[in-house]
Amino acid sequence: MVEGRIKDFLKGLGFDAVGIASLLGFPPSPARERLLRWIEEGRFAGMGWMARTLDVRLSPDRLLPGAASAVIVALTYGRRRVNPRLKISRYATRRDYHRVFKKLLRRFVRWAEGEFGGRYFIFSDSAPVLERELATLAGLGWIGKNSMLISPHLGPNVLLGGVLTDLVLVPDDPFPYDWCGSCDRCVRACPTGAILPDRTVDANRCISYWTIEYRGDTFPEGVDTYGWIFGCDVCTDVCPWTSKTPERANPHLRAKEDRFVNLSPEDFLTMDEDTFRERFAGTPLMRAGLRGIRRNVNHLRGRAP
Ligand code: B12
Ligand code: SF4
Ligand code: SF4
Repeated sequence: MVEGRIKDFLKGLGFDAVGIASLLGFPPSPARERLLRWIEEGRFAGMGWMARTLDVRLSPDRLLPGAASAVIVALTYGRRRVNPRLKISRYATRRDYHRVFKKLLRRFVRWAEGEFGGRYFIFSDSAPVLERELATLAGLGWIGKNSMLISPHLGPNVLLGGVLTDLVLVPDDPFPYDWCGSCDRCVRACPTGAILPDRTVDANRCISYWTIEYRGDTFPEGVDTYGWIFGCDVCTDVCPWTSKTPERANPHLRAKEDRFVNLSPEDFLTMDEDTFRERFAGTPLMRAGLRGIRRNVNHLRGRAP
């Protein structure tokens, strides 16, 4: 069976979870409406590309003509906090997942082309694809109130990637449960009230947006990052399903974690660009760059950059 061989191959590459979704009628209308509302209400903050790429997000065949299926994979970044003095989100102290997924998925595509033919388009936070919606359709988990895809086996601390293909594959069953139940810990714990009732997040209020994606030199009046200098883990840390997440990240994501040990936020203020690059190349910190991280640290200290 093609589907079984695909899953075995991807598990053999080391992915923690694998599932297949059909692109027929994708995205289903509730997801479509949720995304349209999110855009209309300006929840994307300064990420104008989220609005500009809306059409592509709603039609995966714009990325791969004839796309019929999506194979979705996940890697866990683990529960371990390398340096509790540094409020840098856990995933960012691992290897840059964009690169890791790409490398592994390229190997998959080479193998699949040889075995089954077909065309493939690789993504992991690198193209306008509704990754969480595809992951829940592929049976990997449910969308929690914190808007994270939560795996019943790995919790919310997973990163996603996958391939679109024109192969018509038998899909997995969509994940059938909502195992948030009456819990609302994340909604209550989010320091900025960014989590909306429809399980989406208002980026205008999300610390992760301000500390990673925002490009200005200083923050507008009223922005509080609550001590975070890159990303934010509050809504995943408080989630009871995080107890399912293994302590250590998937081996593919394990970086030289010692580079984060014995580091204080102030060290970023004195570090030069070369040292920063040497030390953090290949980690997600490069997205904000030294300039962005310095701005975040300065903001905490109430100093101008
Ligand atoms: C833009 C973006 C952000 C923005 C906006 C966040 C947001 N929640 O929208 C900012 C910068 C704030 C951000 C922050 C983070 N991000 Co981000 N981000 C993205 C990105 C590029 C697009 C997300 C998007 O389209 N948002 C718009 C909303 C409307 O779409 P959505 O959240 O996907 O929700 C859809 C479905 O989930 C579904 N849905 C929503 N509710 C419900 C309810 C039900 C019942 C059902 C069935 C479906 C459903 O409908 C929605 C619309 O179709 C994705 C990568 C990608 N291409 O998908 C990564 C991604 C979502 N981010 C990721 C991560 C890890 C984070 C952070 C944890 C990083 C950190 N530690 O700081 C935080 C978490 C914040 C949070 N609670 O979501 C991972 C999430 C993995 C996971 N397990 O879910 C992704 C998938 C990247 C990846 N490849 O792994 N992110
Ligand atoms: S990442 Fe932080 S600020 Fe953003 S929704 Fe989660 S708890 Fe709130
Ligand atoms: S904290 Fe509770 S409500 Fe929030 S995502 Fe986790 S289980 Fe769901």
